Amino acid sequence: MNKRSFKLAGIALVAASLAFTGCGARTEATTGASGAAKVAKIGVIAPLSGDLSALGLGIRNSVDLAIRQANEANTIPGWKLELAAEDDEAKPDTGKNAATKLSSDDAVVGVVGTLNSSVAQSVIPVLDAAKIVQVSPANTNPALTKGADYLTAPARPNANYFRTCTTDAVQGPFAAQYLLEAGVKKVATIHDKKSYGQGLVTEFTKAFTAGGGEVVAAETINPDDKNFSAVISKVQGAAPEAIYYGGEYPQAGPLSKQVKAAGLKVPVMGGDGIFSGEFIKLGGTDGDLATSVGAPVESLDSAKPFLDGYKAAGFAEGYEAYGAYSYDAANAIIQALKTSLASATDAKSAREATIKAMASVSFDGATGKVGFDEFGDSVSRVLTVYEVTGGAWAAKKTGELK
Ligand code: ABU
Repeated sequence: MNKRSFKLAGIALVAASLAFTGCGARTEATTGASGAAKVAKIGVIAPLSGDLSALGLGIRNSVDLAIRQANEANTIPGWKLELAAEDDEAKPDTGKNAATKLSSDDAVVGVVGTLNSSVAQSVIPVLDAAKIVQVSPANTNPALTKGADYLTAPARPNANYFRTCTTDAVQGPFAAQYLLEAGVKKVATIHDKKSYGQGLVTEFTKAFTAGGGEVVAAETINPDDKNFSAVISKVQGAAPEAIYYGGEYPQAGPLSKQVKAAGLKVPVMGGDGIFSGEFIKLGGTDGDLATSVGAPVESLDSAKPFLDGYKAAGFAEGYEAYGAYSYDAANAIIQALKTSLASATDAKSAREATIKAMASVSFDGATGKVGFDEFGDSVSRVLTVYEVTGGAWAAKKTGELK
């Protein structure tokens, strides 16, 4: 089958699926005197436009898929689920407005998002005040679930907030361990001053130095910088064997390109925020490294329904780093809704019960076991190191932090 006919077949499948979903909503999920299924909405707050939209659109599409499949299977009898996606543009203020908008929609019972930890800091309190459960597939800053003193005195700031990904308290040390095992002893760190980038570098630095490594330069950039000549010349003077970057691919790709152009032939390594094909398009080169949450999704039998469903749905954008985690996040909310909506007369009245039900959610998801600890953190702590090899990301090591 050529590419065009494959795409047409995909569109036909989606059309058939949607037609079936529509029928299901009328004939199987019909309840109440009016004869219509009640509507509950699952929101998405993610960057749907701008530099990080590749990741954000993968999140939105994956939640959309989980909702379509739940409607098709009539998972919550009497209820039809709908997607309510809002663009946060990767900006805290825009995210806050999106959260306010979703909170004022009485049909919204849960939200998947955000991508950025910095945006989550603005979104979580708004959704918490409205008693709306939030599940992030991507926020890795440890403070979101355990507070600022997450190591010495962990305290959960918001009972409505959960995540399906692991945190930078695991990701930073996992990267440090990988570099130390590879014989790298001197590293320069650079971060973008945002919650995620700064937190990740802090966690990396603690583990790298504790393991006998030396941070020979510690620099920062501004979040929207594209020219890194000043910081590169400072780093170059310290003769690092690798650069560890805390931030996302829109800066990391050009940074890698400019590092090599300056004659510094060392790998740039980052976290899940750079794990995207976009990093390579923007200048990431062979030998560069990234950690990302979970095992490579294509290698998991558990992810087959997600992968097959995503392909059949014919989404224009890839699922990217957080697709499977977003699918699991949406399905975690749907599992909780099975309990909270069972006796609810309207969606809004089920909000608080959904938060309560989320604590007991446990199922085998696309990424593996999905469930949450007492802080709302994922029970899964698996990570993978990827290396750019022949112009594409290749998995090098998957496991849990030892
Ligand atoms: N976890 C990587 C990118 C998202 C964040 O800010 O946490």
